Amino acid sequence: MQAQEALTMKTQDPRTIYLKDYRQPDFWVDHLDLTVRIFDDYTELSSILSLRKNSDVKGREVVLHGVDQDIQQLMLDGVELTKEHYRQEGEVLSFECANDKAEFKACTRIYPEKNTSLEGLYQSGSMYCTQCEAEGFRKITFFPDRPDVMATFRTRIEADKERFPVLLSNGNPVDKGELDGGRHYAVWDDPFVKPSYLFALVAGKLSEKSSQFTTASGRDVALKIFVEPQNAHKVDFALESLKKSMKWDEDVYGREYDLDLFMIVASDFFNMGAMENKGLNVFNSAVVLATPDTTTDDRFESIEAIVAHEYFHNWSGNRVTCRDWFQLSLKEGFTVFRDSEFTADMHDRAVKRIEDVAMLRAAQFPEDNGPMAHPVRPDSYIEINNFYTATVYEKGAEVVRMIHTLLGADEFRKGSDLYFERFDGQAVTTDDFVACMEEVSGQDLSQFKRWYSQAGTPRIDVTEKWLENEGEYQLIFRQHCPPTPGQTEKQPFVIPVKLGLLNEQGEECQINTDADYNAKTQVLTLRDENTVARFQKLNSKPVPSLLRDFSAPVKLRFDYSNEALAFLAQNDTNGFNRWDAAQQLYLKAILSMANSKQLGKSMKVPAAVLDTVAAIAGDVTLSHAKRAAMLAMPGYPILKDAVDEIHIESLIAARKQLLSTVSRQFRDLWRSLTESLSSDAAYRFDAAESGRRKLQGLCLRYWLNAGDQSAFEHAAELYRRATNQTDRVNALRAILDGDDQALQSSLLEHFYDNWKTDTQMVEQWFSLQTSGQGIKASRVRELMQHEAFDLRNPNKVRSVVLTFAHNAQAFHDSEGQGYRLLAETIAELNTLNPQVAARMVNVLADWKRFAEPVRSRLEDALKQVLATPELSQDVFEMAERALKG
Ligand code: B3K
Ligand code: ZN
Repeated sequence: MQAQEALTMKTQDPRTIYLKDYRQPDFWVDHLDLTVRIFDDYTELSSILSLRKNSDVKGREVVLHGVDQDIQQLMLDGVELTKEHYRQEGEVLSFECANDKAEFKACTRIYPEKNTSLEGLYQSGSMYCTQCEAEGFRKITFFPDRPDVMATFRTRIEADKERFPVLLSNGNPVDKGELDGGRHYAVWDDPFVKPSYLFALVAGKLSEKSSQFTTASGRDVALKIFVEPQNAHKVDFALESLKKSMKWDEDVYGREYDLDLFMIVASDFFNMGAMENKGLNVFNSAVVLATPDTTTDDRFESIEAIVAHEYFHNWSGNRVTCRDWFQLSLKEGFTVFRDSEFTADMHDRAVKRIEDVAMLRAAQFPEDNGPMAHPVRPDSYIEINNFYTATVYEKGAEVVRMIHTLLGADEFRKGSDLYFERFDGQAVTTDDFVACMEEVSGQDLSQFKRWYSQAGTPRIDVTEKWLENEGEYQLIFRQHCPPTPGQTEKQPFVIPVKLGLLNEQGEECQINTDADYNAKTQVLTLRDENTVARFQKLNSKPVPSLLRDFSAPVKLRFDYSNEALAFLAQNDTNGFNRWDAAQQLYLKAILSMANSKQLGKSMKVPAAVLDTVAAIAGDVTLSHAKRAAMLAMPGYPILKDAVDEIHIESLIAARKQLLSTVSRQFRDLWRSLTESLSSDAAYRFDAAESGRRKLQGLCLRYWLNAGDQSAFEHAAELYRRATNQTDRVNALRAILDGDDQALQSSLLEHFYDNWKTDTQMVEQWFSLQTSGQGIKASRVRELMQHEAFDLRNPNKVRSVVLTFAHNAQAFHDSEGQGYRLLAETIAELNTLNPQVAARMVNVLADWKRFAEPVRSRLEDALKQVLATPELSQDVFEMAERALKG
């Protein structure tokens, strides 16, 4: 079947899949013997499935999935299956099978060189690679492409030796040799059962770098990274990150790697970050290739985290996998929690928590607060690829973190041990995970599980009462969760609220309470809609420090005065809450300034904000990284999420005004900080050095924003002298925010001329421009015509179009030009790469929350998307959900 036909069929029949309909298959597959013969214009597949009747169910129907398969021959136990023996409907091919054990063989052809969806087997530059999660294996061969069918795989790859000297698949290499006509073969055997979504195959002319890791039990594991030859110098950091991850998982979870070989491949064409295929992780080049000269500190950190994340999946995802795709957070939430703890252990725990929470608030809270809201364990979907969301990943990780908080580290470890031991080699559910945690701790988590089934971010309104004569302080908590699509009524959540009380000197008060409060962990657990916590024996009215370390993914509101927030920002003993108090203070200021702007009044920055900025900037007891985090103003996703109706111009004006006041007021401070933070030392990526560079970059931006000519000169000099990418990007960002267009053009030109052969640098060159304040939709269109742009390459699309769409100031500043550009790009990508196209619809999802005229313009853009001919089910589902609101 041709690709076009398949797409059309999918949209005409966008079928909803429900969790409640889950049934085990009638047949399991014990083993798959796969032969893949790569030729120039097509690839030939021959697969042999060892079928075994599932004795727990009655039926006898073998249900296989296959998309875009050119069928040559199908056989069951040596007898050809002709059309009258099987049914084929959409992606499903099915037939009755009378025997309890049977062998099904399929000979098919596929066309990887025409596969622009980057799902299944496809061409990426000069190599071939695969992406099977969630349902890509069906684009390779016929198989029950569902995660609960777990089989051992043996894969033989044949290809031209000159074009594809390296042939890789999962497991261990067991055979290789020469074939006629300049061809060769390799055979791979994976002894661990796995679902089809973990299958991988790579063929190409790749350079290899090896290293080695000895496990705790003394087994030697070979580590290999394969990249296209021009990237051979960019692999060391990923290799080191991998070793750190392997060691950490042994130390913290007692989990060793299980095969003798672990491989990573870098691919330039990749729909997302990376993929945890058993023994053969495939990475987007952008999140694995690194050198100081081409990679920023932030990117180094995310590369380390993603290498760890994919490695950790070997246990949380591969050895124990998901029963069905509704359980996606079982592996993703848990693994994000694991990688986040890893980064916290490797660098600075409080800073990592701040980064995670900032990201949750910017990406997940808005999702929960709009038409895309869905539970961590969704009840239904049309296209599963649309559910790789911040809710499933990041909120899912917060849910696991809350279990960790409620049980404590020791019990949590016992629970995870039990989980891995009991379910090794199985496909299970989030309920199974929670049951292990209940079993080891004796805690009843049935109410807690509402976090998996109820969507929406709970609000907690907290008020206080001070009974002076009794020396009693009361905190009154009221929780409620707003309705979300399909869920109008919500039951109360179990919410761990870590808290402390501070006296006027900023010291912790002794806590005496009969509330459900754990003195050791400082956690008060809320279970009901209303909770009153009484704190006794206090000498004076305390200041509460609430939701420390962001102990639950909620929106907590307490009516702090500006002065109280300034006090907490400077005195709280909890590092996270110092940051959070500063953020709340800035947020309040921007919102009230935006309000003034709308009422036509003048905007004034409150004194408490300026005092706090000065105090933090000069607080040498804080690390550079913390100071940088505390001096950064909340971004647009946070501002938009905080208002009932978005008046985007007022928000932009208010934020600009705040930045400009802070910049001008402390111009000399920013200058002296920028200068004193400069360093000529050789580049090191560690918490101290990256913190220094972060603060330096921020101070430079403020200084430059104050309009000081010497700041431009300093930035240009920093750019010219930079020996690492962080300094270079810090300088460029600052300059691009300013209005010296001649300088901007000359540096951008210089950057491109210097780095045009380096793919990662070109991607950054694009996104530096599209994230700049002054960029116009027309310029984005020009960039889309640039020789380095390629609509088929998701990294290029993201760095040009998506970065622009997330640049609120620029995206909303063009009478809908930006919206039209986005809608047109989605429509064009709809046929080429439905997955990437669908993700872009998210940008338009909050249209209903905007004030006119933006609202109607965004709505028009969405309608324009929905009117696209031959709409893929991916885009259809997203646009339809967004429009319904
Ligand atoms: N499991 C993959 C994501 C696959 C996305 C498919 N649309 C990467 C990860 O989360 O580790
Ligand atoms: Zn993952």
